[in-house]
Amino acid sequence: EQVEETYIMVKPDAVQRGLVGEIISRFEKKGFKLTGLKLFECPKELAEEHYKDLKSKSFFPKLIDYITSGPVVCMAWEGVGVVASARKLIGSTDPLQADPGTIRGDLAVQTGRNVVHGSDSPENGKREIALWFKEGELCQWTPAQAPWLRE
Ligand code: DAT
Ligand code: MG
Repeated sequence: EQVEETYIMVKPDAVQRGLVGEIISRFEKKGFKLTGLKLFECPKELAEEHYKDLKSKSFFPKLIDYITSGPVVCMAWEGVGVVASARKLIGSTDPLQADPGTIRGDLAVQTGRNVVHGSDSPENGKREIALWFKEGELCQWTPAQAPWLRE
């Protein structure tokens, strides 16, 4: 059982819509460990680096405009299986296809305003956390509830 890290980001639409607490609470209540958290205005170059695999897509310029259109909330979460589990909590890329009960399924209606990001692999989790957080911005700690979450 490998402890993984994932980068979760509340996108600008969700910050503007007052959904920050709602979105953070989904991961918090599930039982994952928060190791990094900040409100942040994303520079264009960072957005482009984060989404570099999508550079050739027609929607890339709009995606960069969207992500840099206002503050985002950057988070690092840790736990066994956190990468795939967070993707399930988030739901499908297109919120109209996302299952009810997921963040996108409950809170969004369009791919271009899909309220939250989550890393798609443990490797990308590490890459993205290193990209969005500086050294000293992450906390290593043991939540008091740890023995009540895993035997
Ligand atoms: P996800 O965010 O579910 O990992 P992705 O990595 O394929 O999805 O794409 C990153 C973001 O780019 C996605 O959250 C919203 C945007 N995007 C993806 N496909 C799109 C499309 N066909 N039209 C417009 N925006 C799109
Ligand atoms: Mg993705």
